[in-house]
Amino acid sequence: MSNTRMILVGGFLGAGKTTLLTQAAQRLAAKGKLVAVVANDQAANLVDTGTLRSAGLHVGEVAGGCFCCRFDQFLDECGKLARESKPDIILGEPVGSCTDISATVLQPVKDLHAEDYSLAPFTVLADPQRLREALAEGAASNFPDSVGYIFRKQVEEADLIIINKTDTLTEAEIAELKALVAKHAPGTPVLTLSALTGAGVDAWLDRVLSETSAGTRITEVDYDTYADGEAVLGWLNATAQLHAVGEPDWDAFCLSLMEQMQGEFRARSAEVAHAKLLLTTTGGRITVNLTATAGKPSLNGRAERTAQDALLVINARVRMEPEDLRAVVERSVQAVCNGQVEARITSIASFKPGRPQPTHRYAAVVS
Ligand SMILES: Nc1nc2c(ncn2[C@@H]2O[C@H](COP(=O)(O)OP(=O)(O)OP(=O)(O)O)[C@@H](O)[C@H]2O)c(=O)[nH]1
Ligand SMILES: [Mg+2]
Repeated sequence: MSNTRMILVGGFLGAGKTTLLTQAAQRLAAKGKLVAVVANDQAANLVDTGTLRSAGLHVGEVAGGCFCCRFDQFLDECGKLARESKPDIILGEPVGSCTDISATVLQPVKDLHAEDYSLAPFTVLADPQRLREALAEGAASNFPDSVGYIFRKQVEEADLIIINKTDTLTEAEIAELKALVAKHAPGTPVLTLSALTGAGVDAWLDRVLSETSAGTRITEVDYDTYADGEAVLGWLNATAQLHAVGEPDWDAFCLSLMEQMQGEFRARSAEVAHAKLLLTTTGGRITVNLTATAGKPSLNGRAERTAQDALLVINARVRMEPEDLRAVVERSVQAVCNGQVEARITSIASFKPGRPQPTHRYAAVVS
């Protein structure tokens, strides 16, 4: 097997990892590079896998736990992609509530798989609002500090930090956020970009394709606090088969469903880390994302009005008990169907992630 470039992009839930990887993969493909992507989640039925596949990408997934706790499965999946599509580059997105990736994934890849993979600098992507909440002194957050702890550890272990979503920021805000990052992670390079518009993506790609030092930092991580932070969120993955009784308006359906769920989260003061929907028909695809309870759902894509059947995937990570989250989702689906659409939920799993138990944990940086 030839040596494949491996570019991993971490960062908290909703930071824009999948959006960036999609942009990156399409730009690399346009330059004639063969690219494969590995998605990751605590459970099966991933919106991200569907989103990446519908962008025409070759996607593998590790869907029963994070790359750190399923390290061998992660490497198996990379090996499978390498054999099947012989990519020049493998892009990977670890679970957004994970940290300590340097000690548990980057060092073992360098130590045990250097012949097969050359790692790019580990990029950690940050959403501006969450960055402020986690790093600014006295900033309010709707998450407890154990979640802020995970966020700060993600920033500390990065080789390269990206402040994403610059299309939503003024120059003054960008300067303020850069100063916050520089104070918290002195010496770590910081880039700014918009994964959505693509501004700044080429500059980041140039860097991760040319630089060779990866996993340069290992931070101390208190696994009790880390586990508490992960257990704050209820996690839900569901799929449903939909059939429209009359002419469907799938855009309106998806948006109403997200708004219905958002109303229930708001009524319970339950903070959303990331709730996402993916609806696919034979000729189309719609995604709706919500990355904060007070945020605005964003809809992308389209589906034909002639397509009466659709498959819906729902992934939600919200600060509430898993059984309550499940009840909210089931109730919301019923409410928006309202006689116009028949929905059959074909799978639904809701849970809290268990304590992280990485396969490997290196105490020192592998040179
Ligand atoms: N305005 C703006 N929105 C963005 C940008 N990048 C991503 N988003 C939006 O942020 C939301 C979350 O993006 P994702 O790419 O799914 O985030 P993620 O980090 O993969 O999230 P998880 O997989 O849940 O960890 C989506 O609605 C994206 O459209 C950006 O540069 N600007
Ligand atoms: Mg993602």
